[in-house]
Amino acid sequence: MSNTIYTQYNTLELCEAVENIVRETPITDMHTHLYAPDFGELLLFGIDELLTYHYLIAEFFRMSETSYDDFWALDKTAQADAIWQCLFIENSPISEACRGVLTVLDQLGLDPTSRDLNAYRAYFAAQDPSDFIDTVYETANLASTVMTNDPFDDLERPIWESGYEGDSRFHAALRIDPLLNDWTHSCERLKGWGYDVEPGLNERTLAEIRRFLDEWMCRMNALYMAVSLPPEFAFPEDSPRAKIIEHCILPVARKHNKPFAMMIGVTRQVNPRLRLAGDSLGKSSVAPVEALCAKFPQNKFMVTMLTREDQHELTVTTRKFRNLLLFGCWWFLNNPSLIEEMTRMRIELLGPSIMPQHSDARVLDQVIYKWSHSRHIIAKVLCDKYTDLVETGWEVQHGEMKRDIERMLGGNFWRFVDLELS
Ligand code: HDL
Ligand code: ZN
Repeated sequence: MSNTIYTQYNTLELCEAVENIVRETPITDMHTHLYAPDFGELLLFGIDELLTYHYLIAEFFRMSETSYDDFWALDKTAQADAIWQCLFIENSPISEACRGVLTVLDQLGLDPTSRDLNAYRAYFAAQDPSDFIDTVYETANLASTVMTNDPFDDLERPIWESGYEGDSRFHAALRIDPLLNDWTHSCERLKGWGYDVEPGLNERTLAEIRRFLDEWMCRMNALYMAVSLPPEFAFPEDSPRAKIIEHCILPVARKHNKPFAMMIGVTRQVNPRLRLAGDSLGKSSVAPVEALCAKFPQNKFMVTMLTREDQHELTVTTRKFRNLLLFGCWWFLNNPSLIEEMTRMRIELLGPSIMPQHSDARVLDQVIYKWSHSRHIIAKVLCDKYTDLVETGWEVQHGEMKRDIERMLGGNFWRFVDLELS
């Protein structure tokens, strides 16, 4: 395979090479909800966590007559039993989230045909969390993942404050939704932590918010700051959110030369009775992304948007700004049909300068299916794109494809994190 040349006359060999490279390239998973073992109960893994993933809970309530209250009164094992019976036995598990559970079982060497939940439970119960992380990373071929780390989370904050020293398999991202989306309540919490802040966002308060952000960026050695934003997100805007972004988030991001990640289009808790499964989406505007990238050329922005309808405009906007990194097929877009459509469009408009995917995994084992399924689709799209390329007469070297694919599966993210904007 050394440095084979691919032309229009050996495209079958080209596509086989693309599939091998995509499969064999270790991935940096740039947005997850996973945790290192030191975070204790926050690290989720195993069949009961897989089955009670909020994606499956939403699907369960559509096909079961169980009442919300009756379901939530069950313990996790009983919830998993109910979901398994409803979505896998009484109905075929053809949704992406259900299929994913079976991909995990299959790739961990368990037998999906047995349909024996207790046998699966026994396997996971026998796993040591830290060793199992290595097993899962090896199965999914992950180099590392980026966590979502929230200093406003009362379970997580004490772990950082007690001197958590890190785990090379997990990087940190400073998530600050409460600060930007609920300033009134967050102001009280910062005050309780000793920051001299008041609701009115005067200069002293803005300085203290910068101190808070700076301290957590250092404590976490965070690769980026991140926030999820509603469809109505606007910038510029006369609002606490816009003021904190301009006068706190962006200056601290510049000081650390780290990106600010905006995840736009989520409408929280449209059905609170679904709890974590109760969030939805809305068509958003790309205008604030354009305004921020244009006004702050010294800042780096990572953006993903939640509706299919926003993808083309966001992709074109990404063409306009070198300080903007487009990433992932987020949440309700993380399905084969949409991953393929988005990846084709993005490569046609942006070439190999994108980060096509992140897993968003909440349960450790999910990275196995989320990446197995996405690798298959990314390889399929790249096979077509490199075939289109060689049909122009251009020759592609194996090493050049490997270079491109390594960038799209991690290198572009790391380059952007370290990028110095002149
Ligand atoms: O806000 C986010 O980061 C989202 O990814 C939510 O956590 C969502 O619940 C999720 O897990 N999506 O996959
Ligand atoms: Zn997420």
